[in-house]
Amino acid sequence: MKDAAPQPVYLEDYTPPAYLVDAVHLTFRLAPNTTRVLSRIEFRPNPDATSRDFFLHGEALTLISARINGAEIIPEVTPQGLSAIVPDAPFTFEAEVEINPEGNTALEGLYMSNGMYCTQCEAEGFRKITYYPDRPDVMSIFTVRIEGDTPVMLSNGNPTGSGAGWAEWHDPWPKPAYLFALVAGDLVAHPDSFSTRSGRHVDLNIWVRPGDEDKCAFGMEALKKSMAWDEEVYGREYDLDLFNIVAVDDFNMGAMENKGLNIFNSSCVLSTAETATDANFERIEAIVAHEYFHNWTGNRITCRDWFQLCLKEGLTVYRDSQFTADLRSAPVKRISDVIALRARQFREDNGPLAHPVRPESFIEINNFYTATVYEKGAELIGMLKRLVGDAAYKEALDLYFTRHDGQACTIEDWLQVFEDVTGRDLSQFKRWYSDAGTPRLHVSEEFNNGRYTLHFEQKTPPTLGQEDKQPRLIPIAVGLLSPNGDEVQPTQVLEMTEARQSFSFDGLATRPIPSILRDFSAPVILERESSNAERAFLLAHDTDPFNKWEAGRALARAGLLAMMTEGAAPDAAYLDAIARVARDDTLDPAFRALALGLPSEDDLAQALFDAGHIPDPQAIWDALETLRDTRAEALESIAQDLYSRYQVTAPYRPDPDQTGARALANAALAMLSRRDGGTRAQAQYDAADNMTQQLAAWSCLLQAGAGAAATEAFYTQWKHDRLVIDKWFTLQIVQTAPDRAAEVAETLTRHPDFTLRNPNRFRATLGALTMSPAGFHHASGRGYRLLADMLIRLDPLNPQTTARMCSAFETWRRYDPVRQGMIAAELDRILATPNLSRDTTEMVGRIRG
Ligand code: 0A1
Ligand code: ZN
Repeated sequence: MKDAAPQPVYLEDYTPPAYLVDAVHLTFRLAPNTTRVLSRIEFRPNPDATSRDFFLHGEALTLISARINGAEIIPEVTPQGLSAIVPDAPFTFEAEVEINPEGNTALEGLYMSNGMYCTQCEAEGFRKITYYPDRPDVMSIFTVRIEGDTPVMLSNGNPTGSGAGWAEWHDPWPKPAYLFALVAGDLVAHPDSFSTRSGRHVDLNIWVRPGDEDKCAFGMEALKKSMAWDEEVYGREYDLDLFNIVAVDDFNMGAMENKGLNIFNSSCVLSTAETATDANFERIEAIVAHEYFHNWTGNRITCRDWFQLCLKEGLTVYRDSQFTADLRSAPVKRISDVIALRARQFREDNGPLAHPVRPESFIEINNFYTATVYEKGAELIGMLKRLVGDAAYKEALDLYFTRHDGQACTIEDWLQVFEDVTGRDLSQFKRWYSDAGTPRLHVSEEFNNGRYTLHFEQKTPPTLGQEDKQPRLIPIAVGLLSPNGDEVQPTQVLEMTEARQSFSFDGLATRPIPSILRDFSAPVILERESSNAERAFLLAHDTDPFNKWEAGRALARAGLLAMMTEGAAPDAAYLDAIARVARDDTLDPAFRALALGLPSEDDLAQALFDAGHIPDPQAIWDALETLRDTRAEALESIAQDLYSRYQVTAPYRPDPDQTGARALANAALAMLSRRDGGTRAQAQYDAADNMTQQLAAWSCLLQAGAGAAATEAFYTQWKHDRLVIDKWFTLQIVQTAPDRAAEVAETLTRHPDFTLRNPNRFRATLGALTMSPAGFHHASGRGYRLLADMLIRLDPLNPQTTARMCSAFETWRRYDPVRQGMIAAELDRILATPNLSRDTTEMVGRIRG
């Protein structure tokens, strides 16, 4: 039922909980439609509280009975929770409620996925399980008994007993309710173990549905590597005798860090060479690490309230990026992270959904698991580390872990440890947490008598509710090159604190070529007049791998913009420079594959908009296609050479070397397929023994218009595998020409394998449409209509996934009046839907403005 006018909550209204919980005992009597949950909760008044009102959150619960200190009570119950009169002393609250896991399609609280019971409690799902103070600053010790007829029954912590039809668990670590988890079903384990450096023996399991046992080995290795890495790099050991991971098919997000019982979207943990691509393997490794790292950054130290979400997420994303950079290639990881940051976070920061890394109000917290909180949050940690240095960063983290272990903390607590360790005042740095929007950093330069000066000016555009922004502390990593390509000034970090500030370098014989914002040292948009000659020079000579890649990207973008705004031909300077990079065997193949990438359609749309043009999605697609065709012709012999030299003949391993080689060979194949009509791609498809090669080949075939047979063969080969069939849905849509993309997507929504019940399948289909902007924004409006139709159908079943997918419309104001009119009409149609969820109401309302 739709809540009456949902009200925002504000950070400034935070008050401590009225009661604290010392212990909670839960008994689950599992039944698909009528699960009974019995709770016994030991409460005590919070001495720091400002109120004595006793309120427990609870939603969609049928209350059977409630008792205080053993005596039955009749509490006041509303759709949001329960209130009662309680003693002014410690007391026991007991309740019995009934819930319906089978009917729970929102996948929040206790629900069923393929006959398996599982839970998702972050952020506020526990209140759909029983009455409880469902807020992260109430931490307690959980004891859980599960009764049911499923062979495996799991919860957090350590097992304390089991018998026919029951199992008991005890978690000795106090935790907030959002970290509670329960899983019960017909599951099999892929077991292993790990010895911590202090000698604790930890049993490890990945639990899957029977038949998926062979898909766990890589995830398990990733887990053990994560455990060792966190000991080595952060000095953090695991703290229980058991660590369980469970793979679940129906899951709204990637995975969840429940204490000792991580629950994963099966797409983020299951893999074999035949079914997962190199990119999937890398993602699995990173997500396994991310969830494991949460054990310290999130679980042992948690968030005081949901406004502090970036405290655990920004830090944990930063830690998982460090892990991937250590295990694989640091430059490739950095470049990939920045591509993703710009694609998702810059886009968000630049539109109606812009919000601070630490938001100050929300209606539905689930709408704030965003690129800003996660990825920009991680960038802030990276900036802090760069500003204070590696040694102080380590000291500050050690202090954070000792000072705040077992607590629910704030960003103030986090910054305080850095201030205490370094003696620095970080109040200006804190603006990065409170101010939305991406700063524009304008640079000009001057050279006089051996002195080279960089003049910087920073400006952050206004965002909703934040008109004027104060200057931020921006770490700008700069190096200087001489015209012959030597580095005359190694990387130095300039600390910009003013709105306008200049930095000089003396004693230079000639005017240097600057390499600014090396390693992407701050999440800003750099604005600088440059020439193609200078970009080509940096692409050839910069010693900073990020800026080397960036120069190639800038060259490609400038050429594409000239094609679209001036009718220019594809840029010869770009083709020359990229040919040199492609041929340069001293460069990492993975780096070369990234350098051969082109700016995305969305990136170009924004660049056009910023330059005062109205972007035409079809014209952008056409320009990219023209450039790709021209490049395929110009680089044909290089592509042939790369394709043959970078074939991997050794047995498949998703390691950095093989992954890089395949990425480069498949970039070459994409070029060759534009010339040979798909002959080589078909041969690769027929010979492929792993998903990376198979999918790359099929993609090239579709692109060349020769994919029909492979499309059918792929389906026949993989129709039994949900995760692979997701790829089948996606690729057909993203590889269709723009005028047919919506039609293909629509046809696929009628395929017998399409279902609204599985978020992965919904994203594989509708998400794929939004990932091909020219198709989604096609002038017919069919893409908009289809997405709105499907969101309206999904919302009553799964508000969370519906709301997330609405962000496809967030860039609508950059398009022409006709498109804007069509999108506005669709947004209004969604908003007018009776009983629209508050998740979707909030998102569409913010986008519509
Ligand atoms: N904390 C998890 C992500 C997550 C967030 C919300 C969820 O449901 C609303 C589920 C998972 C992580 O960062 O991995
Ligand atoms: Zn996380």
